[in-house]
Amino acid sequence: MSNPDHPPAVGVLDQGPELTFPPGFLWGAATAAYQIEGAATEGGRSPSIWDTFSHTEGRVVAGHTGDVACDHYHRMPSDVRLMAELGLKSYRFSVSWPRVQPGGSGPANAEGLDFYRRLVDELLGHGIEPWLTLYHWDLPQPLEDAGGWPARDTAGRFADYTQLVADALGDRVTYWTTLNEPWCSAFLGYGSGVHAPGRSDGADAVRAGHHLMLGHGLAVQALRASRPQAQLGITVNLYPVTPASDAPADVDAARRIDALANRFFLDPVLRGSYPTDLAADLREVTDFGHVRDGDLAVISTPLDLVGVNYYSRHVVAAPVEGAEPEPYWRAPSCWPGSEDVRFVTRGVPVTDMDWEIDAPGLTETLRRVHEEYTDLPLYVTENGSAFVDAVVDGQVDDIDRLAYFDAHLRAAHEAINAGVPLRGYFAWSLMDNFEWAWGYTKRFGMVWIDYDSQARIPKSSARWYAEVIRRNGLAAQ
Ligand code: IFM
Repeated sequence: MSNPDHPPAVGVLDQGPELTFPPGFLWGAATAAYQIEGAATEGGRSPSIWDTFSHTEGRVVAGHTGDVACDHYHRMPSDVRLMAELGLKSYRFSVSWPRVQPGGSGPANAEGLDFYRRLVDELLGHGIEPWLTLYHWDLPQPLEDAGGWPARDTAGRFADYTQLVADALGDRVTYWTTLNEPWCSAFLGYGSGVHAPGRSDGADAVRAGHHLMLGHGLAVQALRASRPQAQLGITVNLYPVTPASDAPADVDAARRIDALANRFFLDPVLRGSYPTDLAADLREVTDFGHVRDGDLAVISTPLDLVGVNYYSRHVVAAPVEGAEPEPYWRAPSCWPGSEDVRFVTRGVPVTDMDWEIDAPGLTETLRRVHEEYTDLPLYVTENGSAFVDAVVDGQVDDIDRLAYFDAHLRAAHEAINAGVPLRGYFAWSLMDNFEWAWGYTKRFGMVWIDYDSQARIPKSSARWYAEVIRRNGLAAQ
Protein backbone atom coordinates (compact mmCIF):
# COMPACT_ATOMS: atom_id res chain seq x y z
CA MET A 1 0.00 0.00 0.00
CA SER A 2 1.30 3.43 -0.70
CA ASN A 3 1.97 5.80 2.13
CA PRO A 4 4.32 8.65 1.16
CA ASP A 5 5.39 9.17 4.79
CA HIS A 6 6.35 5.54 5.21
CA PRO A 7 7.86 4.00 2.07
CA PRO A 8 8.26 0.21 1.77
CA ALA A 9 10.60 -0.95 4.52
CA VAL A 10 14.28 -1.76 4.16
CA GLY A 11 16.45 -2.66 1.27
CA VAL A 12 15.95 -6.37 0.80
CA LEU A 13 13.86 -5.64 -2.27
CA ASP A 14 16.49 -3.38 -3.73
CA GLN A 15 19.59 -5.51 -3.95
CA GLY A 16 19.91 -6.65 -7.51
CA PRO A 17 17.79 -8.33 -10.13
CA GLU A 18 14.31 -9.60 -9.48
CA LEU A 19 13.59 -13.10 -8.27
CA THR A 20 10.38 -13.55 -10.20
CA PHE A 21 7.58 -16.00 -9.44
CA PRO A 22 5.61 -17.77 -12.18
CA PRO A 23 2.80 -15.80 -13.87
CA GLY A 24 -0.46 -16.14 -12.01
CA PHE A 25 1.25 -17.07 -8.74
CA LEU A 26 -1.46 -16.78 -6.09
CA TRP A 27 -0.29 -14.33 -3.43
CA GLY A 28 -2.47 -14.39 -0.37
CA ALA A 29 -2.88 -14.13 3.36
CA ALA A 30 -4.74 -16.43 5.72
CA THR A 31 -6.84 -16.27 8.88
CA ALA A 32 -9.25 -18.57 10.72
CA ALA A 33 -12.75 -17.98 12.00
CA TYR A 34 -12.29 -18.41 15.74
CA GLN A 35 -9.06 -16.46 15.68
CA ILE A 36 -10.54 -13.28 14.20
CA GLU A 37 -14.34 -13.20 14.02
CA GLY A 38 -15.51 -12.63 17.59
CA ALA A 39 -19.33 -12.29 17.76
CA ALA A 40 -19.27 -15.62 19.55
CA THR A 41 -22.92 -15.51 20.57
CA GLU A 42 -24.34 -13.53 17.67
CA GLY A 43 -26.19 -14.47 14.50
CA GLY A 44 -27.32 -17.84 15.83
CA ARG A 45 -23.78 -19.18 16.40
CA SER A 46 -23.53 -21.95 19.01
CA PRO A 47 -20.45 -22.78 21.14
CA SER A 48 -17.54 -24.70 19.71
CA ILE A 49 -14.92 -26.67 21.61
CA TRP A 50 -12.76 -23.53 21.58
CA ASP A 51 -15.44 -21.48 23.35
CA THR A 52 -15.67 -24.12 26.05
CA PHE A 53 -11.92 -24.55 26.30
CA SER A 54 -11.05 -20.87 26.40
CA HIS A 55 -13.71 -20.24 29.03
CA THR A 56 -12.23 -22.97 31.22
CA GLU A 57 -9.82 -21.55 33.78
CA GLY A 58 -6.18 -22.29 33.16
CA ARG A 59 -6.49 -23.41 29.56
CA VAL A 60 -5.54 -20.23 27.69
CA VAL A 61 -2.89 -17.73 28.77
CA ALA A 62 -4.39 -14.87 30.80
CA GLY A 63 -7.89 -16.31 30.35
CA HIS A 64 -8.15 -14.88 26.84
CA THR A 65 -11.08 -16.02 24.69
CA GLY A 66 -12.23 -15.55 21.11
CA ASP A 67 -15.43 -13.79 22.21
CA VAL A 68 -14.43 -10.53 20.51
CA ALA A 69 -11.08 -11.32 18.87
CA CYS A 70 -10.53 -8.87 15.97
CA ASP A 71 -14.25 -8.17 15.70
CA HIS A 72 -13.94 -9.17 12.06
CA TYR A 73 -17.58 -10.30 12.03
CA HIS A 74 -18.61 -6.64 12.32
CA ARG A 75 -15.67 -5.10 10.45
CA MET A 76 -15.52 -7.48 7.50
CA PRO A 77 -16.12 -4.94 4.69
CA SER A 78 -13.34 -2.64 5.88
CA ASP A 79 -11.03 -5.62 6.44
CA VAL A 80 -11.60 -6.66 2.84
CA ARG A 81 -10.83 -3.11 1.72
CA LEU A 82 -7.54 -3.38 3.60
CA MET A 83 -6.78 -6.66 1.80
CA ALA A 84 -7.43 -4.92 -1.50
CA GLU A 85 -5.11 -2.06 -0.53
CA LEU A 86 -2.39 -4.63 0.13
CA GLY A 87 -3.01 -6.06 -3.33
CA LEU A 88 -3.83 -9.58 -2.11
CA LYS A 89 -4.75 -11.90 -4.97
CA SER A 90 -6.39 -14.35 -2.62
CA TYR A 91 -7.69 -14.53 0.94
CA ARG A 92 -7.83 -17.82 2.81
CA PHE A 93 -10.45 -17.81 5.56
CA SER A 94 -12.27 -20.53 7.45
CA VAL A 95 -15.96 -21.06 7.92
CA SER A 96 -17.11 -21.48 11.50
CA TRP A 97 -19.03 -24.75 11.64
CA PRO A 98 -21.09 -23.68 14.71
CA ARG A 99 -22.02 -20.45 12.94
CA VAL A 100 -23.47 -22.13 9.87
CA GLN A 101 -24.78 -25.29 11.52
CA PRO A 102 -25.36 -24.54 15.20
CA GLY A 103 -24.92 -27.62 17.33
CA GLY A 104 -23.27 -29.49 14.44
CA SER A 105 -26.36 -31.17 13.02
CA GLY A 106 -29.61 -30.27 11.34
CA PRO A 107 -30.35 -27.48 8.90
CA ALA A 108 -28.14 -24.53 8.05
CA ASN A 109 -28.39 -21.27 9.93
CA ALA A 110 -29.24 -18.75 7.20
CA GLU A 111 -27.77 -15.83 9.13
CA GLY A 112 -24.45 -17.64 9.56
CA LEU A 113 -24.23 -18.58 5.90
CA ASP A 114 -25.14 -15.07 4.96
CA PHE A 115 -22.04 -13.71 6.67
CA TYR A 116 -19.81 -15.89 4.49
CA ARG A 117 -21.87 -15.12 1.38
CA ARG A 118 -21.29 -11.41 2.01
CA LEU A 119 -17.60 -12.00 2.69
CA VAL A 120 -17.17 -13.93 -0.56
CA ASP A 121 -19.09 -11.32 -2.54
CA GLU A 122 -17.01 -8.56 -1.00
CA LEU A 123 -13.81 -10.40 -1.92
CA LEU A 124 -14.94 -11.08 -5.47
CA GLY A 125 -16.03 -7.46 -5.80
CA HIS A 126 -12.45 -6.43 -4.98
CA GLY A 127 -10.93 -8.98 -7.37
CA ILE A 128 -9.69 -11.19 -4.51
CA GLU A 129 -9.98 -14.97 -4.95
CA PRO A 130 -11.77 -16.52 -1.96
CA TRP A 131 -10.10 -19.64 -0.55
CA LEU A 132 -12.39 -21.42 1.86
CA THR A 133 -11.26 -23.74 4.65
CA LEU A 134 -14.07 -25.85 6.04
CA TYR A 135 -12.52 -26.84 9.35
CA HIS A 136 -10.02 -24.81 11.30
CA TRP A 137 -10.52 -26.47 14.70
CA ASP A 138 -13.90 -25.17 15.87
CA LEU A 139 -15.89 -28.36 16.34
CA PRO A 140 -19.44 -27.69 17.57
CA GLN A 141 -19.49 -28.55 21.28
CA PRO A 142 -22.43 -31.03 21.07
CA LEU A 143 -20.36 -33.14 18.67
CA GLU A 144 -17.53 -33.23 21.19
CA ASP A 145 -20.06 -34.18 23.87
CA ALA A 146 -21.05 -37.09 21.63
CA GLY A 147 -17.43 -38.29 21.43
CA GLY A 148 -15.64 -35.72 19.29
CA TRP A 149 -13.19 -36.72 16.57
CA PRO A 150 -12.29 -40.04 18.25
CA ALA A 151 -15.90 -41.04 17.42
CA ARG A 152 -16.45 -42.25 13.86
CA ASP A 153 -19.79 -40.50 13.53
CA THR A 154 -18.10 -37.08 13.60
CA ALA A 155 -16.66 -37.78 10.12
CA GLY A 156 -20.19 -38.18 8.75
CA ARG A 157 -21.37 -35.03 10.50
CA PHE A 158 -18.48 -33.14 8.85
CA ALA A 159 -19.59 -34.37 5.43
CA ASP A 160 -23.15 -33.17 6.09
CA TYR A 161 -21.89 -29.75 7.15
CA THR A 162 -19.70 -29.62 4.04
CA GLN A 163 -22.75 -30.21 1.87
CA LEU A 164 -24.53 -27.24 3.48
CA VAL A 165 -21.59 -24.96 2.76
CA ALA A 166 -21.17 -26.33 -0.77
CA ASP A 167 -24.85 -25.69 -1.51
CA ALA A 168 -24.61 -22.12 -0.27
CA LEU A 169 -21.20 -21.02 -1.54
CA GLY A 170 -20.20 -23.49 -4.21
CA ASP A 171 -21.37 -21.22 -6.99
CA ARG A 172 -18.82 -18.55 -6.06
CA VAL A 173 -15.90 -20.30 -4.35
CA THR A 174 -13.39 -22.23 -6.46
CA TYR A 175 -10.71 -23.17 -3.91
CA TRP A 176 -11.64 -25.40 -0.97
CA THR A 177 -9.54 -26.81 1.85
CA THR A 178 -11.26 -29.49 3.90
CA LEU A 179 -9.15 -29.56 7.07
CA ASN A 180 -6.49 -27.25 8.41
CA GLU A 181 -3.63 -29.09 10.12
CA PRO A 182 -5.33 -32.31 11.23
CA TRP A 183 -2.20 -33.14 13.25
CA CYS A 184 -3.03 -30.27 15.61
CA SER A 185 -6.68 -31.24 15.91
CA ALA A 186 -5.77 -34.84 16.72
CA PHE A 187 -2.52 -34.69 18.66
CA LEU A 188 -2.80 -31.33 20.44
CA GLY A 189 -6.55 -31.67 20.98
CA TYR A 190 -6.71 -35.29 22.13
CA GLY A 191 -3.05 -36.23 22.83
CA SER A 192 -1.41 -33.49 24.88
CA GLY A 193 -4.65 -31.62 25.50
CA VAL A 194 -3.02 -28.19 25.10
CA HIS A 195 -5.66 -27.41 22.48
CA ALA A 196 -9.42 -27.87 22.66
CA PRO A 197 -11.07 -30.06 23.67
CA GLY A 198 -8.16 -30.62 26.06
CA ARG A 199 -8.23 -34.40 26.29
CA SER A 200 -5.11 -36.47 26.76
CA ASP A 201 -5.20 -40.04 25.50
CA GLY A 202 -2.84 -41.41 22.86
CA ALA A 203 -5.31 -43.91 21.42
CA ASP A 204 -7.97 -41.19 21.13
CA ALA A 205 -5.48 -38.95 19.34
CA VAL A 206 -4.76 -41.67 16.77
CA ARG A 207 -8.47 -42.39 16.32
CA ALA A 208 -9.17 -38.67 15.97
CA GLY A 209 -6.51 -38.41 13.26
CA HIS A 210 -8.13 -41.24 11.34
CA HIS A 211 -11.66 -39.86 11.62
CA LEU A 212 -10.51 -36.39 10.62
CA MET A 213 -9.05 -37.88 7.46
CA LEU A 214 -12.19 -39.94 6.90
CA GLY A 215 -14.24 -36.75 7.22
CA HIS A 216 -11.89 -35.11 4.74
CA GLY A 217 -12.43 -37.92 2.20
CA LEU A 218 -16.21 -37.82 2.62
CA ALA A 219 -16.20 -34.05 2.27
CA VAL A 220 -14.16 -34.25 -0.93
CA GLN A 221 -16.67 -36.73 -2.34
CA ALA A 222 -19.61 -34.51 -1.40
CA LEU A 223 -17.98 -31.42 -2.91
CA ARG A 224 -16.88 -33.24 -6.05
CA ALA A 225 -20.41 -34.54 -6.64
CA SER A 226 -22.08 -31.17 -6.30
CA ARG A 227 -19.28 -28.83 -7.50
CA PRO A 228 -17.28 -30.59 -10.21
CA GLN A 229 -15.35 -27.42 -11.12
CA ALA A 230 -14.06 -26.80 -7.60
CA GLN A 231 -10.37 -27.13 -6.75
CA LEU A 232 -10.17 -29.35 -3.71
CA GLY A 233 -7.39 -29.95 -1.23
CA ILE A 234 -6.34 -30.51 2.35
CA THR A 235 -3.82 -28.49 4.36
CA VAL A 236 -1.23 -30.37 6.39
CA ASN A 237 1.40 -28.87 8.68
CA LEU A 238 4.68 -30.51 7.79
CA TYR A 239 8.13 -30.46 9.36
CA PRO A 240 11.43 -31.76 8.15
CA VAL A 241 12.56 -34.08 10.94
CA THR A 242 16.31 -34.28 11.34
CA PRO A 243 18.27 -36.58 13.65
CA ALA A 244 20.58 -34.73 16.03
CA SER A 245 23.44 -37.01 14.95
CA ASP A 246 24.15 -39.96 12.68
CA ALA A 247 23.88 -42.34 15.61
CA PRO A 248 21.36 -45.07 14.69
CA ALA A 249 19.27 -44.34 17.79
CA ASP A 250 18.91 -40.67 16.79
CA VAL A 251 18.11 -41.64 13.21
CA ASP A 252 15.41 -43.96 14.51
CA ALA A 253 14.00 -41.21 16.73
CA ALA A 254 13.70 -39.01 13.63
CA ARG A 255 11.96 -41.79 11.74
CA ARG A 256 9.40 -42.16 14.54
CA ILE A 257 8.59 -38.45 14.79
CA ASP A 258 8.45 -38.13 11.01
CA ALA A 259 5.91 -40.96 10.95
CA LEU A 260 3.66 -39.21 13.49
CA ALA A 261 4.09 -35.64 12.28
CA ASN A 262 4.11 -36.08 8.52
CA ARG A 263 3.54 -39.55 7.12
CA PHE A 264 0.53 -40.22 9.39
CA PHE A 265 -1.40 -37.87 7.09
CA LEU A 266 0.52 -37.82 3.81
CA ASP A 267 0.47 -41.58 3.31
CA PRO A 268 -3.28 -42.22 3.80
CA VAL A 269 -4.34 -39.12 1.84
CA LEU A 270 -1.89 -39.43 -1.06
CA ARG A 271 -1.11 -43.17 -1.10
CA GLY A 272 -4.17 -44.78 0.47
CA SER A 273 -2.25 -46.60 3.22
CA TYR A 274 -0.76 -46.04 6.67
CA PRO A 275 3.04 -46.33 6.95
CA THR A 276 3.90 -49.81 8.23
CA ASP A 277 6.50 -48.51 10.69
CA LEU A 278 3.86 -46.22 12.25
CA ALA A 279 1.61 -49.16 13.09
CA ALA A 280 4.59 -50.97 14.65
CA ASP A 281 5.60 -47.89 16.69
CA LEU A 282 2.02 -47.51 17.96
CA ARG A 283 1.39 -51.15 18.82
CA GLU A 284 1.27 -50.40 22.57
CA VAL A 285 -1.16 -47.53 21.92
CA THR A 286 -3.68 -48.91 19.43
CA ASP A 287 -4.31 -51.89 17.18
CA PHE A 288 -5.87 -49.62 14.53
CA GLY A 289 -9.13 -51.53 15.03
CA HIS A 290 -10.95 -48.26 14.28
CA VAL A 291 -9.86 -48.48 10.60
CA ARG A 292 -12.61 -50.16 8.60
CA ASP A 293 -12.50 -51.72 5.15
CA GLY A 294 -12.89 -49.01 2.54
CA ASP A 295 -11.79 -46.13 4.81
CA LEU A 296 -8.46 -45.66 3.11
CA ALA A 297 -10.08 -45.59 -0.32
CA VAL A 298 -12.33 -42.76 0.90
CA ILE A 299 -9.43 -40.94 2.55
CA SER A 300 -7.37 -41.10 -0.66
CA THR A 301 -10.16 -39.76 -2.89
CA PRO A 302 -8.26 -37.82 -5.58
CA LEU A 303 -7.54 -34.15 -4.92
CA ASP A 304 -6.68 -31.17 -7.12
CA LEU A 305 -4.03 -29.64 -4.89
CA VAL A 306 -2.20 -30.02 -1.60
CA GLY A 307 -1.78 -27.23 0.95
CA VAL A 308 1.39 -27.16 3.04
CA ASN A 309 1.75 -25.13 6.23
CA TYR A 310 5.36 -24.60 7.18
CA TYR A 311 6.84 -22.98 10.26
CA SER A 312 9.95 -24.81 11.47
CA ARG A 313 11.99 -28.02 11.68
CA HIS A 314 12.07 -30.74 14.32
CA VAL A 315 15.53 -31.89 15.37
CA VAL A 316 15.27 -34.99 17.54
CA ALA A 317 17.43 -37.44 19.44
CA ALA A 318 17.08 -40.74 21.20
CA PRO A 319 15.86 -40.80 24.80
CA VAL A 320 18.24 -40.25 27.70
CA GLU A 321 17.53 -40.98 31.32
CA GLY A 322 15.96 -38.08 33.24
CA ALA A 323 15.67 -35.65 30.29
CA GLU A 324 13.34 -32.71 30.88
CA PRO A 325 10.06 -32.82 28.90
CA GLU A 326 9.68 -30.12 26.27
CA PRO A 327 6.81 -27.60 26.31
CA TYR A 328 3.70 -27.11 24.19
CA TRP A 329 3.55 -29.06 20.90
CA ARG A 330 6.80 -30.74 21.84
CA ALA A 331 5.09 -32.12 24.94
CA PRO A 332 5.72 -35.87 25.08
CA SER A 333 2.00 -36.60 25.06
CA CYS A 334 1.75 -35.17 21.51
CA TRP A 335 3.76 -38.14 20.33
CA PRO A 336 2.02 -41.37 21.37
CA GLY A 337 4.39 -44.31 21.27
CA SER A 338 7.39 -41.97 21.04
CA GLU A 339 7.02 -39.96 24.24
CA ASP A 340 10.63 -40.51 25.17
CA VAL A 341 12.12 -38.98 22.02
CA ARG A 342 13.95 -35.73 22.80
CA PHE A 343 13.45 -32.52 20.84
CA VAL A 344 16.79 -30.76 20.49
CA THR A 345 17.30 -27.03 20.18
CA ARG A 346 20.23 -25.97 18.04
CA GLY A 347 20.75 -22.45 19.31
CA VAL A 348 19.70 -20.88 16.00
CA PRO A 349 17.45 -17.77 16.03
CA VAL A 350 13.88 -18.42 17.12
CA THR A 351 10.58 -16.61 16.83
CA ASP A 352 8.48 -15.47 19.79
CA MET A 353 6.96 -18.99 19.79
CA ASP A 354 10.49 -20.35 20.39
CA TRP A 355 10.26 -22.02 16.99
CA GLU A 356 13.61 -22.20 15.24
CA ILE A 357 13.81 -20.20 12.03
CA ASP A 358 14.75 -22.61 9.26
CA ALA A 359 13.88 -21.35 5.78
CA PRO A 360 15.73 -24.14 3.91
CA GLY A 361 13.32 -26.52 5.62
CA LEU A 362 10.54 -25.07 3.46
CA THR A 363 12.39 -25.98 0.26
CA GLU A 364 13.08 -29.42 1.68
CA THR A 365 9.44 -29.95 2.67
CA LEU A 366 7.99 -28.84 -0.67
CA ARG A 367 10.50 -30.98 -2.57
CA ARG A 368 9.69 -33.97 -0.43
CA VAL A 369 5.93 -33.74 -0.99
CA HIS A 370 6.47 -33.36 -4.71
CA GLU A 371 9.25 -35.89 -5.17
CA GLU A 372 7.94 -38.60 -2.83
CA TYR A 373 4.18 -38.16 -2.99
CA THR A 374 2.49 -36.26 -5.76
CA ASP A 375 2.60 -34.24 -8.98
CA LEU A 376 -0.40 -32.19 -7.80
CA PRO A 377 -0.06 -28.41 -7.58
CA LEU A 378 1.18 -27.37 -4.14
CA TYR A 379 0.34 -24.20 -2.23
CA VAL A 380 1.99 -22.86 0.89
CA THR A 381 -1.28 -22.23 2.71
CA GLU A 382 0.44 -20.81 5.82
CA ASN A 383 3.88 -19.53 6.66
CA GLY A 384 4.75 -16.82 9.14
CA SER A 385 6.16 -15.87 12.50
CA ALA A 386 5.27 -14.34 15.84
CA PHE A 387 7.52 -11.58 17.11
CA VAL A 388 7.16 -8.99 19.85
CA ASP A 389 5.97 -5.89 18.00
CA ALA A 390 5.51 -2.36 19.24
CA VAL A 391 3.72 0.71 17.95
CA VAL A 392 6.13 3.63 17.74
CA ASP A 393 4.85 6.94 16.40
CA GLY A 394 1.84 5.13 15.01
CA GLN A 395 3.97 2.62 13.06
CA VAL A 396 5.01 -1.00 13.60
CA ASP A 397 8.39 -1.73 12.08
CA ASP A 398 8.40 -5.54 12.24
CA ILE A 399 11.74 -6.08 10.62
CA ASP A 400 12.14 -9.63 12.00
CA ARG A 401 8.86 -10.79 10.50
CA LEU A 402 9.70 -9.14 7.20
CA ALA A 403 13.07 -10.96 7.15
CA TYR A 404 11.31 -14.24 7.96
CA PHE A 405 8.93 -13.81 5.02
CA ASP A 406 11.76 -12.78 2.75
CA ALA A 407 13.87 -15.84 3.61
CA HIS A 408 10.94 -18.23 3.23
CA LEU A 409 9.87 -16.76 -0.10
CA ARG A 410 13.42 -17.29 -1.36
CA ALA A 411 13.16 -20.88 -0.14
CA ALA A 412 9.83 -21.27 -1.93
CA HIS A 413 11.38 -19.89 -5.10
CA GLU A 414 14.21 -22.38 -4.80
CA ALA A 415 11.66 -25.18 -4.63
CA ILE A 416 10.06 -23.90 -7.84
CA ASN A 417 13.49 -23.88 -9.50
CA ALA A 418 13.92 -27.48 -8.38
CA GLY A 419 10.74 -28.43 -10.23
CA VAL A 420 8.07 -28.18 -7.52
CA PRO A 421 4.70 -27.09 -8.98
CA LEU A 422 4.19 -24.44 -6.31
CA ARG A 423 1.28 -22.25 -7.34
CA GLY A 424 0.77 -19.89 -4.43
CA TYR A 425 1.79 -18.63 -1.01
CA PHE A 426 -0.37 -17.43 1.90
CA ALA A 427 1.21 -15.40 4.66
CA TRP A 428 0.10 -16.29 8.18
CA SER A 429 -1.48 -14.12 9.16
CA LEU A 430 -3.26 -11.17 7.65
CA MET A 431 -3.72 -9.68 11.10
CA ASP A 432 -2.77 -10.32 14.72
CA ASN A 433 -5.27 -12.67 16.27
CA PHE A 434 -6.18 -15.20 18.96
CA GLU A 435 -3.21 -17.55 18.95
CA TRP A 436 -5.03 -20.51 20.55
CA ALA A 437 -3.53 -21.53 23.92
CA TRP A 438 -1.41 -18.37 23.83
CA GLY A 439 -4.42 -16.06 23.49
CA TYR A 440 -3.48 -12.58 22.28
CA THR A 441 0.04 -12.74 23.69
CA LYS A 442 1.58 -13.83 20.36
CA ARG A 443 1.33 -11.67 17.28
CA PHE A 444 1.61 -13.27 13.85
CA GLY A 445 -0.08 -10.52 11.84
CA MET A 446 1.12 -8.33 9.01
CA VAL A 447 -1.49 -5.94 10.34
CA TRP A 448 -1.33 -4.82 13.98
CA ILE A 449 -4.55 -5.06 15.94
CA ASP A 450 -5.14 -2.74 18.87
CA TYR A 451 -7.48 -5.00 20.84
CA ASP A 452 -8.87 -2.06 22.85
CA SER A 453 -9.83 0.19 19.98
CA GLN A 454 -9.84 -2.46 17.21
CA ALA A 455 -7.68 -0.11 15.13
CA ARG A 456 -5.74 -1.79 12.33
CA ILE A 457 -2.17 -0.68 11.51
CA PRO A 458 -0.42 -2.33 8.56
CA LYS A 459 3.09 -3.20 9.75
CA SER A 460 6.26 -2.79 7.67
CA SER A 461 5.91 -6.44 6.59
CA ALA A 462 2.48 -5.67 5.12
CA ARG A 463 3.82 -2.79 3.05
CA TRP A 464 6.75 -4.92 1.96
CA TYR A 465 4.48 -7.86 1.05
CA ALA A 466 2.28 -5.52 -0.99
CA GLU A 467 5.36 -4.58 -2.98
CA VAL A 468 6.34 -8.25 -3.45
CA ILE A 469 2.87 -8.94 -4.81
CA ARG A 470 2.99 -5.91 -7.09
CA ARG A 471 6.33 -7.02 -8.52
CA ASN A 472 5.43 -10.73 -8.45
CA GLY A 473 8.80 -11.31 -6.89
CA LEU A 474 11.67 -10.02 -4.82
CA ALA A 475 15.26 -9.09 -5.37
CA ALA A 476 17.96 -11.73 -5.69
CA GLN A 477 20.62 -11.58 -2.97
O1 IFM B 1 -2.32 -19.63 14.39
C1 IFM B 1 -1.99 -20.88 13.90
C2 IFM B 1 -3.00 -21.32 12.86
O2 IFM B 1 -4.29 -21.31 13.36
C3 IFM B 1 -2.67 -22.72 12.38
N1 IFM B 1 -1.32 -22.81 11.96
C4 IFM B 1 -0.30 -22.31 12.83
C5 IFM B 1 -0.63 -20.89 13.26
C6 IFM B 1 0.45 -20.37 14.22
O3 IFM B 1 0.54 -21.15 15.35
